[in-house]
Amino acid sequence: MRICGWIIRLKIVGKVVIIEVSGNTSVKPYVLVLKKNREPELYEEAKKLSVGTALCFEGEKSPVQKSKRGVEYIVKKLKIYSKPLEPLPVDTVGKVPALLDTRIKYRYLLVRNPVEKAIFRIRAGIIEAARQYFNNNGFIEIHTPKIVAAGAEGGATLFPVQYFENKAYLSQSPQLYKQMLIAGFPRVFEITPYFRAEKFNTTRHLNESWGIDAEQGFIDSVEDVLNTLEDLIVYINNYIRKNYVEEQETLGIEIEKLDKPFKRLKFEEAIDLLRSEGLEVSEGEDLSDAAEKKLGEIMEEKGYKIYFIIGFPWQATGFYYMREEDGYHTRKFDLDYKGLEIASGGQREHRYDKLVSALKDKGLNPEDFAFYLEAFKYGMPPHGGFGLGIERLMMKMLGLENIREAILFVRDRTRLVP
Ligand code: AMO
Repeated sequence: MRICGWIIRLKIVGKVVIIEVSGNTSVKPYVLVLKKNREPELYEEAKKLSVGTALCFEGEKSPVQKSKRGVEYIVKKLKIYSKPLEPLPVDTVGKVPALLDTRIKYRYLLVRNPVEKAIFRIRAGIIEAARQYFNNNGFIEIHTPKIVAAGAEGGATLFPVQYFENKAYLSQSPQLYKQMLIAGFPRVFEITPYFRAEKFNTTRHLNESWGIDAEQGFIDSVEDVLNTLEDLIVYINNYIRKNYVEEQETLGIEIEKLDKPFKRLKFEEAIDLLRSEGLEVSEGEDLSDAAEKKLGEIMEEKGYKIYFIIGFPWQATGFYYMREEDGYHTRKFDLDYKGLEIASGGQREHRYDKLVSALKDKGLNPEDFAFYLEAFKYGMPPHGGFGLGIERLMMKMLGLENIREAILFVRDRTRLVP
């Protein structure tokens, strides 16, 4: 067996060299034990190496395992691929905690350390679990354009780009395209970046974030969509709890089990709960960050860690959500996890005439959306879906305080490199 990686620690203890190698198949380092009297040549070579060296080794697990930090190996072959030009700017063993700024700047080096590696191995696991869930449930994976002519999530957060002689934007969400495809695929999903020109620096917003988006047709009510999202979250939760045990140990956490059904809280009920706690909230607007947080505390006291808020008022939603007969409520929902919105979704307006009116009602020009509206003319079934923020989910699942801990390379108000 050949294992490759980087030296994160090297100790010479008398006639033994102990090298910890950070690799790909485990969150913990491989511990190479080289003894002067057992493998004299390798011992001499290893003694001269330093932290940061890229190497591969062949060997076998040692019959005696003394290290708590990782599995010990007896080395038969060692091949050095690259040596560091300078001492490393950060501690890759993870003993000295780095400031968030440093973690972001040197993420590519710090993924050698078990904590950072654990976070991003779990991130990959979440994506893997989501794909499995969708594949098992008849969803087809799609890729929609990221350079677009119209946004679906409001003009304020669009990033403009020059597209030859036309003005275009970076895609805020696959919303319009995933809906259009319901004219030909009954169920679709996409794992996709969202580009949003959020102007404020918060611990919960990125300018390039990632979402797990789904859309399903032939639904009888929004409840079908709630069920899909609930099932997906439970699937991911079980998958990570079961397959990422070492990662959780490394992070010093045990991910809590989430059980179905998630509580469904009506928007008005949420408002009442907040008011009963003395918070001033308006009925026709989306919940503020402070309100979301407060609601999280109230709900946690009642024993609900994760809950849907259903029936948002039309004034607080995008144009594409289906409106109830009363003209006031919609079939839009949020999914909040411990006081943080991690997903939004709902049933859509699939009736052409009503969709055109909805656009006008929101002050948008139907002509700008002609390409989208076309798709509603040829047998568009009732449908709905959601967008789940991957970094937001990770924050709550892993107890991360800042969303920047959940993405490898950060795009925020001030960061465009690395
Ligand atoms: P929404 O705008 O609520 O809904 O986005 C869906 C989810 O994506 C995450 N998210 C973000 N995460 C980090 N930084 C950001 N700037 C950011 N923006 C969004 C959140 C959020 O809940 N088209 C609809 C979804 C749908 O109805 O299918 C939409 O985009 O977790």
